[in-house]
Amino acid sequence: MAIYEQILNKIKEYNVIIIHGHVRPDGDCIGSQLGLREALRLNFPDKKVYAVGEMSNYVSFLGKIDEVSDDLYNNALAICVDCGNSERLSDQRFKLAKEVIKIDHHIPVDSYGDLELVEEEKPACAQIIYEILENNNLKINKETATCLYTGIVTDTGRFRFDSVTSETFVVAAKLLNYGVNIVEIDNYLSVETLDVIKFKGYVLSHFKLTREGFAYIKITKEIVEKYNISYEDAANQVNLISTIPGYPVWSLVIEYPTEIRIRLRSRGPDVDKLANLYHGGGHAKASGAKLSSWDELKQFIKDANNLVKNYKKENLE
Ligand SMILES: [Mn+2]
Repeated sequence: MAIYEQILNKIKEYNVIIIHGHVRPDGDCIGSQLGLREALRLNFPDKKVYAVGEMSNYVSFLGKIDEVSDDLYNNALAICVDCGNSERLSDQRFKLAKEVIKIDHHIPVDSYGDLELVEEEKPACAQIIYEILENNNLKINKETATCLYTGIVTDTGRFRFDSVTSETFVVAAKLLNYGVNIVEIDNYLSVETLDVIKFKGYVLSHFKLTREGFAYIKITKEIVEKYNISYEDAANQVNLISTIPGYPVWSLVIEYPTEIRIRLRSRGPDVDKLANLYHGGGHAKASGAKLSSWDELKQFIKDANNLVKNYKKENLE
């Protein structure tokens, strides 16, 4: 039986379906969660369908996250989207569910689903959600389409990443037919507060470059507080240093109240293995990792330098 049909059959089996995403959710995560919730409510009005976990402010125009009690999980199906490792799932109560479906496009770290649809080559989990709906001939409305389109737009850097294929545009085109307002979505996603704009100025005047070709910016929690922005808004500025010729790998290293996290990006060598060395992972060209202290940054820079050096040697750059 095709995977799409298997997923539909599981959905049909359960009266309670709870959709989980990952911690510090991005547009693709929230778009996938809320888009799937809306579609399941539309197609199965008798089922109770919820989306739980953290929310992100910048995509709050897509809808709200639900609060559910523990006992709801007793006979529930949990559908986990956009998350390659179970540890990273927001709201660990997915473990209480009777069965778990994993739908994702990250390099798998662990296999936590009873049923799994993982397509690493897909640029957004929201695209996979669309394909599940389409292949099962499920109804789609404007709300679902808006969520899924937002997921695709955000995870592809507005259709600029190399994971984008003609298929991605075909899916986007079909979503537009449901009434998606691309200008409105772009306006929501483009909002920037004055504080964020000032913080960007800080990043652009303080980033560091290594001789080998690694660019990075170090953000302490004092800086985040000084600029009066959220940690998420600060971390999202990683691509401000993405365009410098000769620096194919770059990072934003940021001190959260309880841990130091790295956003690691590349347009050259794959960086997911490097992220694995520092308690992280993700995509080949976009990964996340952690440092146990600022002292560890030196070693991380060394490792990043070696990665870039070897890449340049192999590619005669
Ligand atoms: Mn994603």
